[in-house]
Amino acid sequence: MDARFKSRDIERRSLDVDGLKRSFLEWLVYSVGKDARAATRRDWFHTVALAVRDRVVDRWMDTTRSYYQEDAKRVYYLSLEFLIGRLLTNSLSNLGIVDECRQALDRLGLSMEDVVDAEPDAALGNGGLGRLAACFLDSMASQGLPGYGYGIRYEFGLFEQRFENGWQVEYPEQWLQFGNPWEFARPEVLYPVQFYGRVEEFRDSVGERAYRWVDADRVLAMAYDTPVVGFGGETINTLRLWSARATRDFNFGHFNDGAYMKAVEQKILSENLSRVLYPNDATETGKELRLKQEYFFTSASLQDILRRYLQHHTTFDNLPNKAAIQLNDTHPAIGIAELMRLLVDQHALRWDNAWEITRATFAYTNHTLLPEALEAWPVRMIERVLPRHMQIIYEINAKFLNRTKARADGDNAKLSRLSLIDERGERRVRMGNLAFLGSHKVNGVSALHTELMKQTVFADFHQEFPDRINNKTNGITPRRWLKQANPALSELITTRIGEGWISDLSQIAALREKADDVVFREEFRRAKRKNKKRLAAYITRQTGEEVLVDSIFDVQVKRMHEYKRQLLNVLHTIALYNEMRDNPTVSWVPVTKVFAGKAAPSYHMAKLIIKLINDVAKVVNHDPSVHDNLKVVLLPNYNVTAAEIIIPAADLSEQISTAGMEASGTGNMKLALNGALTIGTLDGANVEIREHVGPDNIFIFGMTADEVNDLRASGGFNPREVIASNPSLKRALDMISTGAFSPDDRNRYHPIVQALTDGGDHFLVTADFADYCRAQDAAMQLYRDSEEWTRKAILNTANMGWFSSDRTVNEYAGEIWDVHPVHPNHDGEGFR
Ligand code: T68
Repeated sequence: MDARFKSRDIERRSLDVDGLKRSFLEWLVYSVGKDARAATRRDWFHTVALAVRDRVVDRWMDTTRSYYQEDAKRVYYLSLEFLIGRLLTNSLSNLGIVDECRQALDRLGLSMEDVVDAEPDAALGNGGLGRLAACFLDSMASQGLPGYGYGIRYEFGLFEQRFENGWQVEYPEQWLQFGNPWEFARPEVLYPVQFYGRVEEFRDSVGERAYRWVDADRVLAMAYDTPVVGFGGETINTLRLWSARATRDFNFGHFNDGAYMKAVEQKILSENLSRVLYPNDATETGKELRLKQEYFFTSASLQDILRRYLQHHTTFDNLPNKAAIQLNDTHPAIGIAELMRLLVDQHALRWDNAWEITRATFAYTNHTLLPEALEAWPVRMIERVLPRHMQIIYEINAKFLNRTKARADGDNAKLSRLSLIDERGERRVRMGNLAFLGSHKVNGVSALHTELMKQTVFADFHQEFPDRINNKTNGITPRRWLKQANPALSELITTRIGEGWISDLSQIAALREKADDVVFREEFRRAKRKNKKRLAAYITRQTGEEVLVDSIFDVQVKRMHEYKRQLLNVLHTIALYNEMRDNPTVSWVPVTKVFAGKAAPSYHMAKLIIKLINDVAKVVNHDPSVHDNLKVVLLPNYNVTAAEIIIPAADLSEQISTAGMEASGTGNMKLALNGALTIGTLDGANVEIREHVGPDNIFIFGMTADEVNDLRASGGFNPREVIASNPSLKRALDMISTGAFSPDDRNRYHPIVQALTDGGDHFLVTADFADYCRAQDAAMQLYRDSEEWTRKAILNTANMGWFSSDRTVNEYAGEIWDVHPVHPNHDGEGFR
């Protein structure tokens, strides 16, 4: 081998400062094509990312080879969303070379922060569902589980949010504009995906009725692979995202007509499939392009999974022993019909055999009970776009209802609820029912949510299949959400209890005893203060507003949605503002209300709430009579990167959804782990957070899910009466409705006031207001006692170990997937 080549080869893997520095310089010149004088921050980011990627590739191949050689059972996590965020710090940290990289950059006269900040935030998801998928990837790789992510490589991720005149305005987000150094294009990994056309019936070789899907349009799915670096760098898994490519065959009809450009245009248009992420969180669009996206990535993924399986097997009998496919919500649920099609139509399996294999392979996670979020595609649309799948769905349904009819003895109402087809109004396919029926396990994402699944949306199915529903409470990765986002606190923790907590978060319980240690409390406060300073500077940069570092940072960061009740927080803000103005001589605990979150572009009420927060901020922040004791900020463009700055700095975590409506929440876990005290309802995982941190270390208020249910069952309540009996609520609402915050348009907030009054206050904002204010007062009083506050904050951090996504993923692995860790063989290559 050429000596120079060999030395470069070794250099590619060296992890010391000199080796890193040399490969940075080499990459800058030979791959980015710049010299050090001309290089921009972005050039340096690409340089460093490529050099880091080099250090991952051998181990990645070792990992993949080990899975192959052991013919290990793999888990395939199918998700329309992966909310990854930035990867540079994540990769360096999981490889254990953050300091080495910092020093190497330092020697080149560069700041690590500048380089890190040049990376775009990969926002291929809306919110909790997409971020959960990203945390699971990290946890699977960190525990050596053979897990693959499958999704779409959207050219445009979630829109960029800006405020213009206080209103949300959406801009396209172009994360791929300057290239993506983490991904490997795989132009040879290409699968055809069909749409439209018709189904032909014929007789197969043994004279049985069989079907083929003909005259369909074709698109190609091309793979892009991103290595997923597990903690410690032992296991490197794969996230495979599909991009739509036009087929090369031309429509010769058009071609001969001379309409050449028209034929080409059609092909180009087919690439729109992977162009953009739908920005709706918790509502369904019913758009054809969305259905096509769902089928596109699901079909390509299944073809890829079967190809991999067939490398080792000649029949499909072992598929469930070699592949577990997890459906992240119903978005990939069409995969159940697709696997049936592939097995029956393409591989000539008998229906019952194929169905058994399919059900044993799939499992389904439900993330919401909100009726408007449950996918139900019009039968007419599926018939047109996926004609063979519609037949298969009918067949699944007929066989199921026939079997069930015998036992349902005449309960037709129940049968029609169990049906895959909703016959009320325009006929629709209930994707939740399809997912349930086609899976061997179905799970909710918190204990309460899973119970409610059994009682509500899936009550009939639960009766039919009592062992199918199970709970898997969500979790978060401690690597990104504590180690990387909060170096101040994580270094403090490591000095006291060692670094075992990073890969086994249950060890963080060792901090419990430190809550009574005055010195530790002081250091814990210092770390929080450092993070608060960082956030204060960020707030000033983003909004121009100056905030007091020693005020309570009261944080509500999540998508804007009525059920999440940002309005409740706003009403409390206005009430507090009024109290401060009325009592200027009282020594108030200064409060900074921090909001952030995007609204779906077509969700007018959520956008109006954004405008209200900005309008309230304008009035409050410029009123000298509150003496800076109250500030309100709404940070623009909330994303993973912003979350990493905001969450470590929070004192108070707002988790205030109407009980029964938030499936789990995961921001609640991130904030508590970082030492924020929760103010929240008994909803989603808040219930379990209370059990773990202890009822004395959390501020619980409001109606319970049962109480909400009873209230609604009894016909609701009269918000006008509640408002009339609560002067501070009445005053706050009067101010909103008379234009105190919108002098330029006094009627602006009429729809909000209307919803909270004559509209019946569906989300029970007014009903929970008084108790919320009581809990807020308790929090503010406690904050005055900084030792006691810190003690509780430490107990939050110390008691959140169970909420690691490592624990969650292990539960899935043991109780649903039956997959086991594989230890890659790295003998061949010299890497540490
Ligand atoms: C969230 N769901 C839940 N949906 O709201 C949250 N929906 O309680 C839970 O913690 C989280 O899932 C993880 O389980 C979502 O984030 C969506 O983003 C979504 C996107 C498209 C369509 C429907």
